[in-house]
Amino acid sequence: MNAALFESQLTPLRTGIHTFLGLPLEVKPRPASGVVLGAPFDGGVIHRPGARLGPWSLRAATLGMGRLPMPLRLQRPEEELREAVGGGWVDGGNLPTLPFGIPEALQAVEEGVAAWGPARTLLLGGDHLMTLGALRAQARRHGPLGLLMLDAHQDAAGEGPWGTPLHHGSWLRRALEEGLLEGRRVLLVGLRAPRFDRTELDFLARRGARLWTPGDLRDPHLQGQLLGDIGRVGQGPAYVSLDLDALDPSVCPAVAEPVPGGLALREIHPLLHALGAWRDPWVGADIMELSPTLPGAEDTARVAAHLALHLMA
Ligand SMILES: [Mn+2]
Repeated sequence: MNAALFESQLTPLRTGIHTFLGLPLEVKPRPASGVVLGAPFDGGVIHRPGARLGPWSLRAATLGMGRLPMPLRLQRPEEELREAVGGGWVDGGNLPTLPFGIPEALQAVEEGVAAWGPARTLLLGGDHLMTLGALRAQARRHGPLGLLMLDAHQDAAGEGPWGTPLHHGSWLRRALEEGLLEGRRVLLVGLRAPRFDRTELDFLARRGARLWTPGDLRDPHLQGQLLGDIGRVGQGPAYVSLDLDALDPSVCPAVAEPVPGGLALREIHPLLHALGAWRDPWVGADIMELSPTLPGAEDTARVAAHLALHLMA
């Protein structure tokens, strides 16, 4: 085993301090190919809070995990893999999202992500509203982005009953209205939540977004279309957002709004591996909604950590 990688495993055991995947901790922005940033905020959650503690839980779940997902280990030489997974990446710690104010938290995420530019960013949630802050920073740098979003919900609510357009069920509408995303390069996979309002779906359809339910994903006749849709997302700078509620609650129960009938890991892996065909790698990504205060947190965090590895590979 490579000495530096071994050290990354040994250090957390000796110090009791563990970074994401054992990456070097660098809380001050410096040149890096990628940075992992925690967004410890859940003030945008409507029903079951707890995601503000997600970054700690996600980092702990990577303890001793290694960085080489098996499909890659079989496909590529070892030297190439060290570069592919975590090579040049650092853990930038958590962003200063004070738990009391939504605009301030969004600003902290936006400024934190921007400060690390041009590094690629992997945000650890935190509730899904925090994605909006990262998109603002990345769109300011790269222009309107493509988006692959895995989620049980469409997150495109208007002000509706809550009287605010800023919560974890509304951020996608806001991002489209702000021009951060190119509508025809937005792809939502895993949708199945029984929401109240048809206008959310109509809004997304008008913008050109593609909407996939778990049933669509499993239809063998639609596989070519799915790959086409994923390819279109990556025709320009793109962002990948993973809401853990896209997975079935039997696999990821510790999320704010679990919805039965969700995706299996084996259905998500091919989607993430398909990103390898994009002309350029994603500029930003996130893993959101892990709520360590809810039952099943450790198992949910473990799944999230493995998803991160496939996302980064
Ligand atoms: Mn979501």
